[in-house]
Amino acid sequence: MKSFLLSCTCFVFFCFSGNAQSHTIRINQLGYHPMAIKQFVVASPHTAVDFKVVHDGVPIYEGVLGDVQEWNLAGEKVRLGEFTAVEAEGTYTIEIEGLEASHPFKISPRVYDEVLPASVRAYYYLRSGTALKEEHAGKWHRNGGHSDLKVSYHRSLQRKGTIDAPRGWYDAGDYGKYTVNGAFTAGQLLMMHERFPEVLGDGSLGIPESGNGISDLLDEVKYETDWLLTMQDDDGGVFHKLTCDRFVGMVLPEEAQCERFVMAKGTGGSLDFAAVMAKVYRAYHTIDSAYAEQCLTAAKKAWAWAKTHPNVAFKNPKGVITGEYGDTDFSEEWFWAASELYKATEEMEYLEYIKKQDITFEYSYGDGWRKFMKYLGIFSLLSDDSQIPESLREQLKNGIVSLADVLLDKSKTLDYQQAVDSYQWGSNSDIQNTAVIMAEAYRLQPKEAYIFGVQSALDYLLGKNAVGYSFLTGFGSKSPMHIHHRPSAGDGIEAPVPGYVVGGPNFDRQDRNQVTYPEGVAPMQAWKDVMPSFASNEICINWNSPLPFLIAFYTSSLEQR
Ligand code: 9MR
Repeated sequence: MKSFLLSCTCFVFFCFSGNAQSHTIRINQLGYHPMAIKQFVVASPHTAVDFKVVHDGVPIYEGVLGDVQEWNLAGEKVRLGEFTAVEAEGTYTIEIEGLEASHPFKISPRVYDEVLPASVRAYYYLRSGTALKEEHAGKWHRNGGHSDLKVSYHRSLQRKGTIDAPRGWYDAGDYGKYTVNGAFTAGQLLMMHERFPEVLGDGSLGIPESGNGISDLLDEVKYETDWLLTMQDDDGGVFHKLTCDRFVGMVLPEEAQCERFVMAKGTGGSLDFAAVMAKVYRAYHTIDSAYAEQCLTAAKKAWAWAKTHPNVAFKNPKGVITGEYGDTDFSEEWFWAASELYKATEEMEYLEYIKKQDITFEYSYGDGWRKFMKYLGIFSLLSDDSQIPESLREQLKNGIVSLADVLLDKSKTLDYQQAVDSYQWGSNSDIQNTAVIMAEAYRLQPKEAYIFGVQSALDYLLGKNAVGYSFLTGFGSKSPMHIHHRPSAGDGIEAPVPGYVVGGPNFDRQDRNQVTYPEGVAPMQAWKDVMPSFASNEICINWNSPLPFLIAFYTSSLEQR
């Protein structure tokens, strides 16, 4: 009789489970800082309402789940549970009668210690034009590919000659190098360095430059900015990308053979370049003044080029289908470049430009690489040492704080307590970038709720989400194994390269020709751990770049309260 009842329970559970691939108790699979607000979600709940927090087989805390809620974005009925009162360090599970126990998780102040460096080491694994040695890359060591020396101009440019454009990171699961996204990503990582210069210091990443006396974060970013510098033409304009015409098969860099070209210059890429080079100048002027000056000169030249070419939108030439990173409205890029150039030089031209702008504060979902850079500019202007008029500082500060409040309010009513109501390509970067706004708002107005807004985003990324996976490769009990990433697919190693945030749920499902999504899938469940899913399970440099900043912010502000 007992076993009959048991099988009935299982039958009922599976029938009502929203997503067969997911675990029912959704929790941050790494765990929680002792001072965290500790919540979990039970999806497809049955009648049980009591839960236990169990340590070494012994229940140490008992609680009652909240009422059933119906979540439409997640496509689930859920109950929430909370055990914030449990603060003792240790490894725990959540247990609910009739359900499989949760994944084990830790309570510890060190819970993010490994994730933070891993999220930046991930860039090392994307280095183009160099072999990754075993001493740095472990089992993911590999030969180099794509030296990118003597690269021809694309036939669409009708220009003879070649350029040398070595170094730089591969953009994503593909082997292209794109100026817009490279500059944006390096900019976001440099912001991390500006806010937390002590974190990720020399030797923290175990990369070839470790031990040179310079922050490993800066060393890694320089691998990208060295490449970006090579993409500037003599007239100051910056070539938009270096890719093949088409994508190659899912193979390692050394096997990925197709001719690579440098493609046209554009206003957007040139302004992003100007912005990030001005940022590099600031990061490097006390470390390597010659490099810093080279970057600032390059930034000014790119700005000057954009002024004489204010509307050059890049479009993939005929026959080219690699990423476009296209844009036609460059207002965000102008703002970012002007802000960084002003911060670097304090020259009035840039401030005058900024003062003339009608600055609006809203969050646009999707395509952060063209919609979020204005905020990077605002954050730079709002740094304590910026020389900006008090009225501008007040305007920017009030704008960021009210936007953070709007996002925080949104997150209180939206599924999985996220400030995201539109799940698009790279939704995991929207989860993070909305949290970046809250983190910066905290600096301006230290309201505790912002810290927990950031935590909520981290919890989501690490497993408290509608598919029950940690979205970070190599971290958590259940994380993506089949990412759309050529080295991971082609290296014959079961585990993917670690430290990557996958794109995440994408309701547009641009890959639905090759990936089967369940009929009527909900937006937050439109994700599949299958290699062909380029629209939900790819990795990309700009989806990792908010993560180290968020972790550094979260752990330091929680502890300094
Ligand atoms: O992240 C980009 C996303 O915002 C766009 O909607 C999408 C289609 O243009 O492209 C994404 O970027 C891809 C780039 O074009 C090529 N390398 C892989 C990137 C991640 O999928």
